[in-house]
Amino acid sequence: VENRIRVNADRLHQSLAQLGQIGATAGGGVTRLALSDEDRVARDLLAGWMRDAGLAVRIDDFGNMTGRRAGTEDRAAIVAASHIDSVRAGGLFDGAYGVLAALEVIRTLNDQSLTTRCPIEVVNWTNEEGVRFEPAMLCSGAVAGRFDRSYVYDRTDRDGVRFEDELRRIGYLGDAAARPDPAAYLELHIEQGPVLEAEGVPVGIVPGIVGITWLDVRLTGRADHAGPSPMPLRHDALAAAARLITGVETIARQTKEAVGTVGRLTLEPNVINTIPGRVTMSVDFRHPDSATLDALVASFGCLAAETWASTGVEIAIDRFWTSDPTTFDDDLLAAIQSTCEGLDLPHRRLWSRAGHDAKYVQDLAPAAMIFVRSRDGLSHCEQEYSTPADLEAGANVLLQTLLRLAGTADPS
Ligand code: HGY
Ligand code: MN
Ligand code: MN
Repeated sequence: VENRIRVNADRLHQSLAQLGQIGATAGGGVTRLALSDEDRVARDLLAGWMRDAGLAVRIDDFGNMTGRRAGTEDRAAIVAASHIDSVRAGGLFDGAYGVLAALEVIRTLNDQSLTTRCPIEVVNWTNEEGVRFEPAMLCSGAVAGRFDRSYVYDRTDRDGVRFEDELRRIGYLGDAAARPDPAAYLELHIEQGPVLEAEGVPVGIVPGIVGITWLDVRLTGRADHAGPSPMPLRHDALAAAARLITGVETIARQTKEAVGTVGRLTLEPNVINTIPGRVTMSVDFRHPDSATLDALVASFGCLAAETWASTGVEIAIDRFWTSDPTTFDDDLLAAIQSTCEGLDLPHRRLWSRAGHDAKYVQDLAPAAMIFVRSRDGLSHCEQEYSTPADLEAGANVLLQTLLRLAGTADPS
């Protein structure tokens, strides 16, 4: 009888719309950066919804929020999670969908007065995006032991504000004893790419995540007057950076399956009649294979050395974060597949080229992900969209897979 249970789609869409009002941008997206006031308001709303759904809410020392629904057995929970922080001018669904679909599952189990054997927990991971406080997946990584607490607490944003101070300021600095400790983990997320749409398939089963590496590059030239300074004598930090930026594009395009992006750039003094003396820029390389990822970084390093030699602009590269390619748990993937078949939902397997907290949770417990189709494959932009029908389908896959994993209490 349980496998005929379905989520309340209207309630899910209403919750998504209501959360989407917090940090809403004029173009129909959200800016809800980690530990910002918008993040605090969203967290307070989520905590209220969790409590309304009868969940026991706890906050850990990284601000990760967990809502626990007891099972008939008191043991480690099956966790369904994602994140509610966003990039700048991001979409309504990245992260928020997975958290609110997990909450909708809880609400549905309550409606059905259904108790599972295994407890179920809903988690909101702090700072998945790594936009305000680099790197990404910082707090699931910390719980998995990939980052020391002191490293996390000392991360600063572009204004030099510390992570720990912001976490305390918004009132979400909790306790290490409250950290998630999953028995198994599912993350429902929008695909953020074009594959499912191209194949006309609503649901993706995600066997793994590609490797990701982030570089911080600092170029130090010489600020000087834009007029009297002869071209041969210049050390123009921005002109040198321009070679590196086009180089990232060339390097990535030359390697199959690789992507390369320069997303963040600052220059000083940034005025019309001064030759830029200092530039900082980011580089994001991704590839399914670790050795190839290293080769991309090495090519970039060679280009930087040549550029330094020919321009006299000093170039410092800090490869400060690498997330190795991750493969998820076969049994969980099989459970998702059985659920899709049971729901008669077209589906296919596809690797994630976006990072997710599931990557680090896989260090702690068996983990897997479920995708739903993205319109035009767009994400990290205000145009991010998935249809209500696809969002509903994904939530039902999460519901039925959780029931399969958590087990339903013996009716007697
Ligand atoms: O960067 C990523 O792939 C993720 O959205 N944080
Ligand atoms: Mn995400
Ligand atoms: Mn994202």
